[in-house]
Amino acid sequence: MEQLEQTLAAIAAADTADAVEAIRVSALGKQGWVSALLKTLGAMSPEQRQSEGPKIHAAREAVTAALGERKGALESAALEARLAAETVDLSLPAPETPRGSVHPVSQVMDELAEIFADMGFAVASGPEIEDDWHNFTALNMPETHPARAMHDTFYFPDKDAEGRSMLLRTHTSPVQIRTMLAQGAPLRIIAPGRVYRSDSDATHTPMFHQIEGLVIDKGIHLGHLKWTLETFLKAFFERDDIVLRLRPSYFPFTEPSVEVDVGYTVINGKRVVGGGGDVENGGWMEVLGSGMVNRKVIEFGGLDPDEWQGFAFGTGVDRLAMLKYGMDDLRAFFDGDARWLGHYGFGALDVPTLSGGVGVRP
Ligand code: 2NL
Repeated sequence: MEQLEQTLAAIAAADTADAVEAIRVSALGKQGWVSALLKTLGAMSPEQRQSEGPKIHAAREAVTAALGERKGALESAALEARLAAETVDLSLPAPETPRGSVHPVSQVMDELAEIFADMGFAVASGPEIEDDWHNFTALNMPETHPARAMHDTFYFPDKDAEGRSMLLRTHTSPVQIRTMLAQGAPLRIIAPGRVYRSDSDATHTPMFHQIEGLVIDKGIHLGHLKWTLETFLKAFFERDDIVLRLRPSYFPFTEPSVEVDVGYTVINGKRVVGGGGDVENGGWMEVLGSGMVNRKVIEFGGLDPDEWQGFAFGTGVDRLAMLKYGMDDLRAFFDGDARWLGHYGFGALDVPTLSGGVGVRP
């Protein structure tokens, strides 16, 4: 078979993958000569087919084998050439890896968890999509309460299987209701997380972060509340001269309700937490809302208020971060601008502790 010899010679001489492929097409392709020979078998007499068949099949196998061999040889030659030409210079400096940082809100949430863990509080969490029973009713907020209005709360168009309105939680209180119902008493928990209100201006974003705390036990009174908040604020602001002012207030979920102010001093035109608010160049700012848990809320949590008492408190994590680390625009917290994070962000290895946070920078 003259064509076979020619083809094998051409394969041996081919010096690129494209050349090998062209030969494959000319021999084994639809219009190739091997394929043409294979087609002639059909028209042959049985004797002829018996003598010609094996030769044609042998030719096809010889071509296929030669093509494969040549292709492999060319590929390894190309690899050898690359290995010879390319070198790695181990003395070059490594390319710079972009370094992330911890967002101040995450940092402050870690600090809060750490501080309260040292007082025996566990961290509780729950859904951000809530029903109006857990978000409002169980907190003793009547159907007519203004916070329930459409323009203050983000409602979903559909109700849940029990016919309850669905909404984005407006505070983390429902987490505490769920934890009371699931775990019973005694209880010492904090519930940090995202909350949502239909509100947007220089000092309000529609999503912000809140932390609430709840203690349920026997014989709990206002003294426990005051000591806990004072200990927390001293640890958080890393100062011993934290002075509190407790004012009577009103929340539907606590009775009595207490608003907590902390004394500040003006240093270089900036308010710095610490010192008595009544001194010259000082004042009071509200940092927490709190109170003794309303009997009705204890009942909604599945407990007997004659047996169990408790206190609760709540505050804004974003505001606490601003106060401690000196940011002045709340909206920048959620812009996702890496330059802002580069300025205010924290290294991932700065571990907050009760004995020493990451330092106050007034
Ligand atoms: C504020 C006030 C507060 C609570 C939150 C609470 C939760 C349960 C029962 C009773 Cl389950 N109370 N939470 C109590 C008082 C105040 O937050 O000004 N937050 C920003």
